[in-house]
Formats: sequence, C-alpha cells, structure tokens
Amino acid sequence: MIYDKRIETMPREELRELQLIRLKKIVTFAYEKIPFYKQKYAKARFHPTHIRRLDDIKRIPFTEKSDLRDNYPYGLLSVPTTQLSRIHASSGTSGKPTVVCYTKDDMRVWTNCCARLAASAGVHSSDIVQVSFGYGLFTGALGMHQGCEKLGAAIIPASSGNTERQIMLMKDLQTTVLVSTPSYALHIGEMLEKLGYDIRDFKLRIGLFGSEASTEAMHAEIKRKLNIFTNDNYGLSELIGPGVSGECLAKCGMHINEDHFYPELLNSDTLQDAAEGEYGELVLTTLTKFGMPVIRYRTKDITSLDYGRCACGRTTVRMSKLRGRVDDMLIIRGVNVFPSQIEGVLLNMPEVGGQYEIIVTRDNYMDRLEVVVEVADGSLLTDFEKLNKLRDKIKHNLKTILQIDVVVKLAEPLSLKRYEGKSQRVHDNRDLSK
Ligand code: DLL
Repeated sequence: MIYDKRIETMPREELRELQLIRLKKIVTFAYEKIPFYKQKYAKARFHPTHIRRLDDIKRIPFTEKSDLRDNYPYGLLSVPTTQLSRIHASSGTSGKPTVVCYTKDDMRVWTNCCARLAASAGVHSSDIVQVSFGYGLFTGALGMHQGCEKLGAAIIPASSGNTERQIMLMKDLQTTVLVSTPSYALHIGEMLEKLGYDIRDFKLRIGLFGSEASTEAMHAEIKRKLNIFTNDNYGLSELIGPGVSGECLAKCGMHINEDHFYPELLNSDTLQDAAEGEYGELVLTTLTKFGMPVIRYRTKDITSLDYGRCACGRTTVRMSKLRGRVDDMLIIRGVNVFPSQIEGVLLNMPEVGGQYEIIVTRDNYMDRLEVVVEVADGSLLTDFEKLNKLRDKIKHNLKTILQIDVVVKLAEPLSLKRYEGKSQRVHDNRDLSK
C-alpha cells in the first residue's frame, strides 16, 4: 500500500519544487533561530538568500556529528525545551551521547515517515507487530512502534532480549510482523530451530529490519528460517531515527522520503557529486524537522542512488543497501575491505551459518585479517578432512572477492556471541599509530 500516494508518486519536477520551497524555509529558519548555524554560515560567507535553485545547497557548509556533540545537549535547538515533546539520544562509543529532540510537529513528521515505510513493506491495520528493538533512548523501537500504530496495527512492545520469551510471545500472540535488527532476527530464527519449534505454527509474514547493515544473502537466510518477507529500512538518530528510507515490495532499493529529507551523494575524498549509480557518502538535510534542523549532515554511510522508475509506482529516489560506512571501511595491507563483502561471501555458502566475526591485527607492520565463522553442521567438526576442505573453500571465495589472503577459523554452531541490538562483528585490534 502507498501510504501517502500524492507525495510518494509525485512527478519529479513537482517534488523538486516542493523540496526547494522547503529548503529555503528551513535554511532561513535555522539561520535566524540557531546561533550555531548563523555563525557557521557567516564564517563561510553563506546567506540563506543565496539559495535560488536546489543545486545552491552546495554553497552551504556541512554539519557533522562533532557539531552535535560540541553543542551538547541543547545547542542546536530552535525552540525552548518547553516546546519539546520527545528527547532521544544515540549512544556514542565514547563520551556524551548525541541528543535528538522533537517538537509536537516533528513527532507527527516522524510517525508518518515510519508509517510510510511500514506500509510500503505491506504492514496493515490487522497486523500484530512485535517490536524487538530495545526500548529506551534508541530511536528504533519507539519510532517503528508509532509508525505501525498509526497504520492501525496492534503493537507488542516486547523490547529486545530474552529470546525464548520473544519466541513464545510470537507464537502465542500470533505476531505477524517482527521489527528488529537483522542479526537479532537471525538469532531468533536459530533459537526457534534449536528449541524445536516448527515455523509453520507461527503467523509471521513480514520482518521490518534496519539499524545495521545486512546483505541480500543475510535476508535470504532470515527468510528461509522465519518464512517471511524481509524489508530493509534505514535512518539515523541525528536526522530523525528510522523513517528516512525503506524498501517497497519490489525490493530494489530503499525509497527515501524525499519530501522530508533532501539527499546528496558525494565522493567523500573530493566532496564532489558522485555519478548516478556510483557509490558515495550520503549527505542529508532535514526539510521539515524544525525543532532541531540538521542541514547537509555527513552521514558517513556509503550507498548509491537510483532515480529510475520503480515497479511500485513511487517516484522517490532509491538508495542501495549500505555498502558500509566511511569509517568502517578497513584498509588491510593497502586494500579497501568492507565487512559487507565478507558477509556476502559467507552467507552465500550453505555450509556455514550466518554468524561471523572479523578480527584485524597487526604484527611487525603486517596486517592480518581473520574471519571466524560457525559451520552450519556441527558434526563436521570431527571430520578433519572435510573441515580443511571447507576452510580452503572459504579462503578461496574470500580471496576472489577481496583480493587478499584471509585466515579462516571455523567454530561450532551457536558458539559466537549473539547481539540483541546492533551487532559488533568487526574487531580492529591494530594500533594504527605504529
Ligand atoms: O539505527 C535508526 C534506525 C532504527 C534505523 C531502526 C532503522 C531502524 P542510529 O542508532 O543513530 O539510528 O544509527 C544510525 O545506523 O548511520 C547507519 O550507519 C546504520 N544503519 C541504520 N539503518 C541501516 C540499514 C538508527 N538499514 C546508523 N542498513 C546509520 C545499514 C543502517 N545500516
């Protein structure tokens, strides 16, 4: 179903006009209401009146995560805190979290954005939606909760963790939609098998997955285990949370809610536009979130954009599955390696399970890339010949894609750490100062 047909199928020219009107409005607003923007723009000799066409956005300086941190907690607000409806925060790996604030209007925008993406995946009013994201400061749980509720669905705010109980609830309450990270969905699938459940006794039909990278191969594995239609959706707290983009039933990229978020795709070295179809860093501007506008935010997420027609009838641009982040690209012996490439190789091999870890070390100035992966069939671990053959096959397949040698270790099924929220599969233990 198309939630907001007028907007989502709007002819491009009309959409661009709407974007320009909104861009002018929000940039002027930010400049007038938020000293941070006024100072930044004055320094760059930019004034909101310079925006006459959409391309003039290039004249505006970027906003970065450090700007949000430096203005912790309320420095980027356009309104007094008395006008806020909600405050979320994204947990940083160190130091203070990044705080994101919403006015009542911002909450309406956010809820509609999430409702759109859930509808585009096929969620409707008779669904029972189990939200297995951790409730709390994280935007994922409440964002998706509100969006699905807006569609009229019944929500089970299960939160994450206690997987056995999740599965019991899912079966007894006849959950039809699962909202979680893809890695947690995979874990639920594994546990379900281990506990002896039969997926045919469940009513699950859709999985709304987001908040971390997942490959097509991983979706296929989840689909096999849970017998559901899987959907990938993307967002980030700094901009709003979930609701920036999501796949439709055609599953050929995530439609960006372009009337609310203006996307640019840049080559992160040259900061020039990446060509259509090429990978680049996504830069986003909030067009309608006035409590805490974020203009030209460098997401560090690497994707590509497709403005071509989509079978679903939506005219909004589609972003490809994330290839990774500018900052999680590993450079190993001079070669660029994305964790998603490793995942793609592993999950295309039925002999291994979906869980893996990537460990990078440096010894004597030499980088070493190790991949630990669980075998699908534990009985293999007693057969040395078969085990060696499998190890060599994985090494070979990884080398074909990555062009470098990888140390492969095989582990027992269910022996690696599982994550209930975002997974942390990459451990870069190098001291890069040496
Ligand atoms: O993860 C918002 C969200 C919640 C999106 C639930 C979708 C579903 P943050 O915690 O601020 O916000 O993390 C944002 O997570 O910059 C990406 O690097 C990554 N990310 C989010 N969605 C996807 C996705 C939420 N579908 C950061 N694929 C972003 C790959 C994703 N990475």
